[in-house]
Amino acid sequence: MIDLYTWITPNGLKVSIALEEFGLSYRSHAIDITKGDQFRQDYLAIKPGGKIPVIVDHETGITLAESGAILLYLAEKTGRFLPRRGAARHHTIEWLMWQMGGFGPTLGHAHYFLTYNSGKAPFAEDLFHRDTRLYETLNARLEGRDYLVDDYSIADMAVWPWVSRFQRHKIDLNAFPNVRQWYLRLAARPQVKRGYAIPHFTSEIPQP
Ligand SMILES: N[C@@H](CCC(=O)N[C@@H](CS)C(=O)NCC(=O)O)C(=O)O
Repeated sequence: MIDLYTWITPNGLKVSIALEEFGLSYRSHAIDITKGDQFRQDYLAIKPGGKIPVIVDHETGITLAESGAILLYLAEKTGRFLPRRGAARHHTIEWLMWQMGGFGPTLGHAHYFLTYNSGKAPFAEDLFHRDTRLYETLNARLEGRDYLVDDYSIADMAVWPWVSRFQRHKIDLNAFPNVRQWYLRLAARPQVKRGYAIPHFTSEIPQP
């Protein structure tokens, strides 16, 4: 059994979607970061610094934070969604790192300035809106491909929840047809739909 501490953010959704895809037994615990739950003493004892997501795997005794590390852990635990060797393994990790180091943090800032603090910092809005060119990178990668690497993998699971916030990035997904098709392909998966509703249902998956 795995305990998942999470909230309805892209980093949290990555892990709930992955747990659904891997078919692992888990219990989700809502850490409402808008109300400060991440700073409760009982949660800080699990995750110093107070960030979500975190998993506690009672089978192995491992407590793990950092969504990218969690996806790698789950893939190695189950032997699924990450090729064991060869170029496809390295490319899967490459795209996972692309999300962790670039796409996610950049779009997180885009949410902050473009949607939640619109009009307050025009320079930052301009900067992060221009940086949404990362969608162009993604669109180019998906040209002629169904998934980021050969088969559906943890790289897709990492990137998809960030794209699901396309409206907050002021992005018209129709301008990126390869991303749009890939996004809808994943959105149709029952596992993605279930993971999207963890720790609780907020809305249907946004449609472009
Ligand atoms: N690099 C971390 C980022 C974790 C993170 O920033 N989590 C955010 C929500 S997506 C959080 O817990 N924010 C609450 C806070 O900063 O107080 C990961 O990928 O897991």
